[in-house]
Amino acid sequence: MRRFHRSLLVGLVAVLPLGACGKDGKGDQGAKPPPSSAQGSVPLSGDAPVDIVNFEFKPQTVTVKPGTKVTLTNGDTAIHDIKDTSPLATPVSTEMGKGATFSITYAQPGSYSYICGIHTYMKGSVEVVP
Ligand SMILES: [Cu+2]
Repeated sequence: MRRFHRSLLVGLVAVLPLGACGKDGKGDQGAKPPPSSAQGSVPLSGDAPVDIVNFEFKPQTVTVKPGTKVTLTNGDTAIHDIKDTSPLATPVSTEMGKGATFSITYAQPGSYSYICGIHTYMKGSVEVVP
């Protein structure tokens, strides 16, 4: 008789945790935050502005549709220029003072990079997606 009671008790205890295990957060793990609405993450069409501020291109990467004209505007008092380091090899801009602009139109999908030819650590890129 004692044996029977004991195994019954063990059986009950074993069942309880199983029943409580209903929600096993599958799908919670590895969930990535949604793409931010930060500038540059959404394809643009038409004209895409890029500002030069404090020796940085902002946004540093722009994602655009083919045919988009990317216009860079120098917001610094320092002189910058735009040197296209992509296969497009657009001729280097003139030295741009504050408020000066320079545009490159990107016709074909691909990844394109440019730098400031004066401050070569200043890098920007344009992602052209169909
Ligand atoms: Cu510069």
